[in-house]
Amino acid sequence: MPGPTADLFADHALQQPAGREQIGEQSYVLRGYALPWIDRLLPELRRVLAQAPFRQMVTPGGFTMSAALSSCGDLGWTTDTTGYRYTPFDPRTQQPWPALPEALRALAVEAAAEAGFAAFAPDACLINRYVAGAKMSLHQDKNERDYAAPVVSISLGLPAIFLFGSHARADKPQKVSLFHGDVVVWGGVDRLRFHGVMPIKDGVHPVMGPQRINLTLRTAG
Ligand SMILES: O=C(O)CCC(=O)C(=O)O
Repeated sequence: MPGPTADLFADHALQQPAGREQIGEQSYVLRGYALPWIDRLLPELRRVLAQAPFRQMVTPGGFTMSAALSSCGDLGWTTDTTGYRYTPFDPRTQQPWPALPEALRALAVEAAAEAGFAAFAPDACLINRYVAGAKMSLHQDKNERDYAAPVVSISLGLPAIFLFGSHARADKPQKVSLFHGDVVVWGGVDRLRFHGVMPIKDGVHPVMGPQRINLTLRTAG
């Protein structure tokens, strides 16, 4: 039976060449777009997570999310039994969320422009950490104040299958493989499409270790 190393190489063999792949009318996967930024991003990400460590959050329905979450930026997304919302303070410490790292903002603004959304001004970045088996159910990003701005989503570490649905939860979503350094941008007519992540396969990424980290930037306030 192949071990985690064999799986890792199998997944990497599937990685797409750099380029822009359209997955919706106003939605794109920018293959490998974040790779040139990784050396600047990782130390900044470590600083953010030292200040606001990952935590397991509970949904209003009482379920513990399998992905661990943190945030940075003027606003951070949180959930508990009372509902989903953005807050200016980390509920664990009552301190402001860590500032949005400049390299992260610049990468997101450039990626948004590459996908046709000029002047993206993110004020919130949700950070999701997936270990093997963790997933994200189909949902819409609806807690932002207006939907004119796109969502910019950066994948790091283990590969994932991203589910990109339509505007109805029941419609079968398309499955999009995402790899370390890929950036997905969706907005405009696609801004409220359902999306999620299938359970992450066991493995060890050469840079990120046994995890996938996703950084999702939005204009929330
Ligand atoms: O991890 C991902 O690729 C998607 C994350 C997501 O759906 C979200 O943060 O709303």
